[in-house]
Amino acid sequence: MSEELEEKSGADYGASSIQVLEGLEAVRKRPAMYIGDISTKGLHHLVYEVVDNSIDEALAGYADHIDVIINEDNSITVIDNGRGIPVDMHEKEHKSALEVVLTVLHAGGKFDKGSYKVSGGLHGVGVSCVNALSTYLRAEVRRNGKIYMQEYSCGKPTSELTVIGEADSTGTTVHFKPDGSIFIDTVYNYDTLANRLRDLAYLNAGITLTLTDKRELDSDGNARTETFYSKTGLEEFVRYIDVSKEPLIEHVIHLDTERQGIPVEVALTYNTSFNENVYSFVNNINTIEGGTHLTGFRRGLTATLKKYAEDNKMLDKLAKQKIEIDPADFRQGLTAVVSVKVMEPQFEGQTKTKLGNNEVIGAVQTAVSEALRDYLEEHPKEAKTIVDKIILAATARHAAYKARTEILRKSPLAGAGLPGKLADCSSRTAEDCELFIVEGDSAGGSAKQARDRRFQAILPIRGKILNVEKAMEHKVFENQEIQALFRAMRVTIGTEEDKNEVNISKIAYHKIIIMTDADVDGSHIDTLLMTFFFRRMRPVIEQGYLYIASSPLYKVSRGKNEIYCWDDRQLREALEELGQGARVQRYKGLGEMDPKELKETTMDPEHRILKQVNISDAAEADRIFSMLMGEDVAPRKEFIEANAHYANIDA
Ligand code: 0RA
Repeated sequence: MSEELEEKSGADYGASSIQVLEGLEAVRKRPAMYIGDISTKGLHHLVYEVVDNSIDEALAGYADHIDVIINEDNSITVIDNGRGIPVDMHEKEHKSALEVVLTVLHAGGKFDKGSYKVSGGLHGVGVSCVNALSTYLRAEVRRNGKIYMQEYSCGKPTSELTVIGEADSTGTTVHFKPDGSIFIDTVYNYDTLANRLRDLAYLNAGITLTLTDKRELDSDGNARTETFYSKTGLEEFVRYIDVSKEPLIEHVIHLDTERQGIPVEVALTYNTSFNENVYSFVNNINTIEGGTHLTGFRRGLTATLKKYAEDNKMLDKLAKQKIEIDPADFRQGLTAVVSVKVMEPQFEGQTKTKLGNNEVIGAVQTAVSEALRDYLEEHPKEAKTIVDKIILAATARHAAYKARTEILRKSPLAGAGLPGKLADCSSRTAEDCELFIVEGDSAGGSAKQARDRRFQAILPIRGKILNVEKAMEHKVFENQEIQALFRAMRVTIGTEEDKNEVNISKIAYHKIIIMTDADVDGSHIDTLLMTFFFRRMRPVIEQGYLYIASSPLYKVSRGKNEIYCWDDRQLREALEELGQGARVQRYKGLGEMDPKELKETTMDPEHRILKQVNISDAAEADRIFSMLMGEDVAPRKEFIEANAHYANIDA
């Protein structure tokens, strides 16, 4: 133990605790190894870690209520009504069980051998990590008719375990303040936590979770609060995801069973769209990269539907056209959630979110096959509707294949020219290059004059681009503006029949900047373009290449003084600053700015404000995209604020 450590330790603890302190000191030295990273992601992970312990207590049948509070100072309180963390003395460690749970890595489940801990954060590190990474942690346990309390700092106890009162219920309260010297950012995002708690409520039917944000009170002095509860679990999850989609069948097919000792829960339905939306979870962790449970699901779905269609002679039409049915055809318009609980999950893949356990394939496949077979037999009308859609998908896939071949053939990478209206930049170093996508030829003209041609390229697009949410795939790739986007960016697309993977390895710009008027039409175009990128060029968003430019709404001038304003608050301030006689110019569109103004405010990296688009929650973004791309344009603004998480990067 280092001297520094000794000094910091508040109490004189025995030899065994030194080991423990070193354990947690390792967490503080290399936090990313334990919680993934030290960005906002890791910060939020601390909450998930504590909540997961309460979820385990609930899954064991002892708790049904979990409250999460974001306090004014961005500290977090998690309260559950479980049994309470045990407080009796732990023989070997010479300290209370509570202290062991809070100071020994991976100690969480050790006391409860019989139970099986399936929940637990992605890294399964335990509450002790949260303790190590918090400047302050206070644990309160209601148990044996008493309230016990102990406080910690950076993982070390600063008080003895003390009885502070009497309790007429049981449960655990953990209050912690993340260490600002470890995390890059210590501000919690309400929506991020809300999305996770909502998922947990759907994934664990019957548990009530609440989220309360005490940082901003409404005019009545009330904190923002939301309750998440699901009675039917994944069935409601699927209905939630599809809330603004048109259902193809009225039912959600729902199964909740156990195969080979593996709890399997699946819900699925079809909507009239052409997109597949399948989300999978293992032990409540979103397995973004899929894995064996997803393989089992797909195999069960495909085999059962295919057999039903064949047995009922429904595929003859396709055979006549010599179109072979493909597994992807069974998934157009499919929305599903697959959730399994695995005792010893093996996670693989880049982000360790791909399930590797082979025994899970068969378990999910059998469960899905049986439930789906029964459904089809009992609902012949719906069965025919689904099979008809699969046949349509196969036919459309054939047409889309031809359209994608066109995209590839017309690519500059294949020797074809660049789109005529692209004003390219001279640099060929993609890292430095920027592509501005601008609406209309007149704005395009201003942008061309305002740009730095060495690294800024301009692509004007005409009017509102195709709504890819509603169009069939081949229509998307046949669209002239969309073809121009692919060609300008030097992005291509696979032409294998069953794949539509975009290839951005030769992309010519590492900043793709959507620049539209700061009005309703402009933000509609922003949304259409973001939908396009989300649906058809998602890697561009995932790589962090997509941005939205923000142009000012006003210019306030008086004499030689000029102040640009991006919102009404700035306008008020500018009017105050420049005083009587100040003149306000309101920009109705980019076209009203002269090239110098456009450059100064919106395009020049030294002065502009760019908002980076990144999808932190694909499920939520997807739901919102469908909602926005429906008839209702109003929630667009909400989307922009809540779902594409923006960061000011220049400015
Ligand atoms: C260890 C053993 C038992 C419960 C818990 C831990 C426990 C941990 C947390 C963390 C947050 N809430 C929690 N609730 C319970 C079993 C206790 C027993 O056998 O009575």
